[in-house]
Amino acid sequence: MTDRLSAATLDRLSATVARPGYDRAGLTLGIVHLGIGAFHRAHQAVYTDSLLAEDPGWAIAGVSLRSPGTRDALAPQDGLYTVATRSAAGDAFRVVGAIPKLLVATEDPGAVLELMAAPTTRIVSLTVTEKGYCHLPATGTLDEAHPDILHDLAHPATPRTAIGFLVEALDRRRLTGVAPFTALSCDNLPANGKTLARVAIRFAELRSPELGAWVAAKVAFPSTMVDRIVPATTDADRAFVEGATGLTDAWPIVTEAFTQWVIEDHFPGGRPAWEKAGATMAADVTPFELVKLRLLNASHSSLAYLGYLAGHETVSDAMEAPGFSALVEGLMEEITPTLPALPGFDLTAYKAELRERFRNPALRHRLYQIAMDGSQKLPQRMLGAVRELIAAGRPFPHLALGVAAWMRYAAGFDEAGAEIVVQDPLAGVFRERLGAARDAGAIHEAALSLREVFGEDLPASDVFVTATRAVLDKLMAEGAGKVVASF
Ligand code: CS2
Repeated sequence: MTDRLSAATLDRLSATVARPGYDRAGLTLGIVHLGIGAFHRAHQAVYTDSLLAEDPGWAIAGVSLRSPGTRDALAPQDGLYTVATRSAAGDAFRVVGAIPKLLVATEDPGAVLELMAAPTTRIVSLTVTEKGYCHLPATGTLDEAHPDILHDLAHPATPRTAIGFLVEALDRRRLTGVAPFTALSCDNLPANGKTLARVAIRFAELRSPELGAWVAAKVAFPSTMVDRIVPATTDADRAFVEGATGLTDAWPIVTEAFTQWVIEDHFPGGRPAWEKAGATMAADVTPFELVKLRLLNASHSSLAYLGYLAGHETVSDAMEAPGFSALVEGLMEEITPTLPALPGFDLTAYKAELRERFRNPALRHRLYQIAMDGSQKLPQRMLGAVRELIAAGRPFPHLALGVAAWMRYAAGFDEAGAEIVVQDPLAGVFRERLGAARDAGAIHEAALSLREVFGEDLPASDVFVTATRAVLDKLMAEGAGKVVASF
C-alpha cells in the first residue's frame, strides 16, 4: 500500500515533485480564505505558496462554508495537497503547503469569525462562486429577500453566507479598534471587488447605518481577474497523481499549466508580493476581467449547453466535434467589438490560445460542471455583450444560440427526453413556471420570465426575443449537434 501524503511522508515523494521550500512550523496565518474549493487551491494558494519562504506571514486558513469534504481530505495530510499540471509540454507535480489550517464554517462559525477578526489576519479572500454573493445577477445588488441573508441579519454571530461572515468580522474589528482586513474577491464576476463592496456595504447598512458607513469608508475591496481551468477531481486523477508522486493524496488537483492573476493593487493592510510569483498588479483590472469573462467564460458556457445537449462529455470532446471549434471562433469575433481596449495586449493571440486551452485533451473538464449555475453566470458572460450589440445595431447570432441553448438545457430534459439534473439556484422556479410543457414557446416564455437573469429590458426587446426564439425553435427541431454543425 502507498503511504498517504503528510508532513511526515514528504521525503518519500518522487524526486521530481516540487514541495514546500520553507519551514511550515514558522508560518503565520495572514489570509483567511472563504470557499476552499479546488479553484483556490490550484490558483491563489499556489501563488502564495511560492512566496512563503521569503515572507512566512501569509499562510492561509482555508474555510469551507458548507461541506466538510476538503477539510476531511486534507486534515490527515496536514493540509498538504498535490497540484498536477498537464499540457502539451508535459506533466508537472507540486505539493503545496500554503494552507496549514482548515475550518468548516457550519461546524464552528465562532472559530471562523475569531480568526477573521484577529489582528494577524490582513486579507480575507473569497472564491464562493457567483451565487455566493447573494446578489441579483441582473443588477448586481444584494438580494435582500435571500433566505440566508435574512438569516444572517437576524443571527450575526452564526452566519451562513460569506457576506454575513465578512460583515460580522469587520464589525468585531471596528468595535475592538483593529484595522479592517482587505476583502479580496477572486470570483468570475465583472468588477468583482465593486460587486463585493456593493453587497457587503448594503448588508452592513441593514445591520446598522454606522456599520454601513464604516465599511464603506474603511474597507478596501480590490478587484481581481483570475484564470485557470480546474476540472473537478476524479478517482482517475487520484490514481494518476499517486502513480506519479509515490504518495496517496485524497484530494489532489489536476489542472492546466496556464495560470493568470491580475490584481488591483489596493491593500492598505499590506499583501504578499504576488507579482514575484507571476501575478500582475494593475491600477484597473476591469478591462482584463471583461475580456476574460466575455471570451473564455462565454465560450465555456456555450460549449457546455450545446455540447452537453449534443451528447459530449468534456470541453475537449466538444471541441473535436463538427462545427464546435468554428462556433467558438465565431462567438469570439462577434463579442470582440464589445471588449474594452487593452493597449499592448494581443487579442488575436489570446483568442487562439483560449481555443488551444479548450482543446487540451489531458484535461477531462466536464461540460456538466460548467453548465452549473447558468442563471448566475449568463448575465455577466453573455447578456452584457448582447445588450451592447443590440444598442449598436449589430447582429448577435452566436450569443443568441448560447442563450437559447441555456434555456433548452435548463428546461431539464435532454434530446432523448431523459431528465437533466439541473444544478442552479433558479432551477426550481424555472421548472415550476414551465410545468409539463415541452415546446419551444413554453420554454422561451418560462426562461424570459426570470427577471433576475434577463432584467426588464431584454424580455421587452423585440430583437432579443425574436433572435433567441428562432434559434431555440431550431434547437428543438434539429438537435444541438446538427445546429452547431451547420451554423
Ligand atoms: C468555467 C470556469 O465552470 C465554469 O463556469 O467557465 O470555472 C472557468 O474554467 C474558469 O473561469 C477559468 O479561469
